[in-house]
Amino acid sequence: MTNRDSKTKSNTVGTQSYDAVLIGAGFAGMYALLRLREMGISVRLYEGASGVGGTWWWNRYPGARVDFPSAPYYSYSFSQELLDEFDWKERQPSQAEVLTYLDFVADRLELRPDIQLETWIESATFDEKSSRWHIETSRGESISAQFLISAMGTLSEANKPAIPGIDDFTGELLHTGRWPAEEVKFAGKRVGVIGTGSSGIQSIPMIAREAGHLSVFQRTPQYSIPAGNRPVKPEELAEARESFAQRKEFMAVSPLGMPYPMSEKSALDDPPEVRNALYEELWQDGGLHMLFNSYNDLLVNKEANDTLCEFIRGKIRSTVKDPATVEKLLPDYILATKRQAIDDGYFETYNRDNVTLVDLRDDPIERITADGIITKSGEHKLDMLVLATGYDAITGKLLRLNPTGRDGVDLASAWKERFYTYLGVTIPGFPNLFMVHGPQSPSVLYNMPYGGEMESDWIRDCIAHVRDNNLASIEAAPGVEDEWAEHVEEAAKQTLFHGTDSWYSGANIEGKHRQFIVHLGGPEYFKHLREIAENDYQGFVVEEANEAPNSELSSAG
Ligand code: NA7
Repeated sequence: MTNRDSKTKSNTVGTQSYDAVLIGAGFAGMYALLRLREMGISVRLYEGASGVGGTWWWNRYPGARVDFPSAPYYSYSFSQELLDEFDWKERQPSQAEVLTYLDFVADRLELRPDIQLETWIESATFDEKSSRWHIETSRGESISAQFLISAMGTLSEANKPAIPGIDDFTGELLHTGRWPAEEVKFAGKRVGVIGTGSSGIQSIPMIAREAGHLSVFQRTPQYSIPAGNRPVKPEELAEARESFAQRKEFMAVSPLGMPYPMSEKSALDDPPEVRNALYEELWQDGGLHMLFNSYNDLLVNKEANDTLCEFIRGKIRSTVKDPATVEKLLPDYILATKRQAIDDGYFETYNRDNVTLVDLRDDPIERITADGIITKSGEHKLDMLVLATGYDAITGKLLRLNPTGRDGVDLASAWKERFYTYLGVTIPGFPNLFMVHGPQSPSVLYNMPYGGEMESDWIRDCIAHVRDNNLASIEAAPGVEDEWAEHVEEAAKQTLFHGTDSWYSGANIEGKHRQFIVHLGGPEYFKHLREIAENDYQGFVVEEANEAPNSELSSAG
């Protein structure tokens, strides 16, 4: 376990100066803080919330749980001690349990002295003369740092839809991604939920149990799989602790960084009765691994995908009693090309007397009023409205910060036509700026804590390279972004993801570029990252520390 050896510099008067500034105290930011601190450089992490946890701080909505992969593998993988000392309680840990874990980690690794809470980074500008970032915070602080690292999260910029009248609502208005820390009471109330993605599907059964009446406003029906949540058995935890090293080796070669073996068989190799028996067994066990432990081609072959779609539609038909409601709930997109949801009694909820499903495809919202929602067919009076409407995913928070890079070009201008990066970790024109889980990295389609560790390690090594070689800055060379974009696109084209509108491709936000921004290479991606570093940071250019300002950039690789 590490000792705290940070050399944080902080002036209370004027500009504070650090070697590195990190934004965001979730899984990735806390890990990056640990690694940067170990280098002996001065580093400070800023977090807008009043506690650590990132996504797990904000997403306190009822039913919020880990979906992928579950305990004890949705956790840090770098430390046997952390695994040994934290007793995971549930297979799909609740938001509260994950937050307890992250609080435990922050204490155990003594991270808190270098984390400043309740502080939003409001602006970040690269100063070409000093090759440093100038940063302003919501507390009026002025900070100078050589390196700026975003660990702001992929699902952190909540999407409040532009539905006419949304600001007229006078009841309680909540967003699942900005849930209050205080208890929210639904008892006896007329509650509306807009959205049936993962957050809606997790919260709807919980809200229905308490509310007087629940109206669900659904735009796209989903294929949800039972979570199969249950307590983690002591022997499972013991086994995970004993097999820690082997399990890590296994995760390193798994396409999604998962601890489970992937099937090597096509869904079309089995006759329907054998296939359905396997689906039934995995359905009863529950969990997202149904998609990967069953067959190897569900995400690449439409015919194979259809077999599981039909199986789940069958489950919906046999679970939901009212035939008209069944029709509204039957999904018809390509399974798993939207974020695959897992649930605890979601479809059963529609058998309750106090739940109404409004199908927005037939009965669209016309406007929201002071006390309800008017759809084409009539009015739904509400005391409370829950927006489970998702996020401006992956790029939203970066664009809200809108850092200004070289030549005074800000990120919004740079990304005006399309999102581009180099390796998903850096952006040409933005020297010494790094992103963990940035666009065009594996981020949300990989084991995120594990992927975040590997990306942070790479960033640490790159920073060490700059410092060891007495460089002022490093940045992606102009033009490398095109090659990287092709690489990302090529990987996506091998799959079925292109066939569906989703937040993976920006379709959920009006005006957002329609571009698939997740790298689907998994282990290949991380191998590529390592090779770039081993190859003297191929594709990057550097500036010597003693060069005159604005001098010609020299090639790093
Ligand atoms: P998602 O997956 O983006 O789901 C958002 C839901 O809200 C989805 O059903 C949307 O329908 C719906 N939506 C969005 N805007 C509207 C409007 N204007 N009108 C009606 N319905 C709308 O977000 P989640 O929070 O559920 O999940 C995100 C991640 O968080 C997930 O991966 C988990 O890990 C946790 P659509 O499908 O676009 O038709």
